[in-house]
Amino acid sequence: MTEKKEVVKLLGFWASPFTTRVEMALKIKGVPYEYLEEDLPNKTPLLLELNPIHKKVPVLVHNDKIILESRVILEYIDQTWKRNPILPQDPYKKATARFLAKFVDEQFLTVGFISLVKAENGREVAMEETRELIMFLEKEVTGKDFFGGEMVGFLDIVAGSMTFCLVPGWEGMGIDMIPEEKFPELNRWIKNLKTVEAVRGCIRPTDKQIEHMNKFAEKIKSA
Ligand SMILES: N[C@@H](CCC(=O)N[C@@H](CS)C(=O)NCC(=O)O)C(=O)O
Repeated sequence: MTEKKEVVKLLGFWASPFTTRVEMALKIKGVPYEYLEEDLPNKTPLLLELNPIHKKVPVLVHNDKIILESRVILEYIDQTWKRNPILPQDPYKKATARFLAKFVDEQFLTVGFISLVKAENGREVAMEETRELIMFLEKEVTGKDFFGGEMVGFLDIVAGSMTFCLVPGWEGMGIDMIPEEKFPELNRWIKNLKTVEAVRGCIRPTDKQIEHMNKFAEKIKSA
């Protein structure tokens, strides 16, 4: 009997951290996939059909199944393709990774970018608030190669994809948000991440990401 070929498709947008993290996970697992780029101002009928609730990317299609929401997709990938585990087995470590990943998603883009862009009377307060958030991650990664320990794990993928989107955004604003002197452990972590091929392959060219984040900032200001 011939084995039925698996269908794995990812609908995404190149500059989206939520998309790049799914790509990272698929690459870490060695799962071949077809990538379908979305033009977000002109969403395809396929995206609207597959994600009618949020109409957002990423969307993962696995055979006849549709999986939505990037962190949910990461968990699905981890449970479906067991090699190179992403989430820790230990219940407490798993709970911590999921909690901090949720914290990153809920706070970093809003406090660390949208509030910063909107700050009218100087950016100092928003920068201070952002660095307070970043300090939680600095403490968490202290003494470890990755949040996941010796290997890239769930929180590395979530926080890493966010970092590779926000750092160019800050660069575009002339801000060094994660200076080496203040955040030595996170700077070491970023360097470690870049040594991992599956991660490196998902980092977009800095100039393109800066250009995109500048446009995003303009959109926020004019909203
Ligand atoms: N919570 C979602 C966020 C996804 C998201 O915000 N995607 C953006 C691109 S970065 C999007 O598709 N935006 C289209 C829109 O808002 O119309 C996830 O984790 O997947």
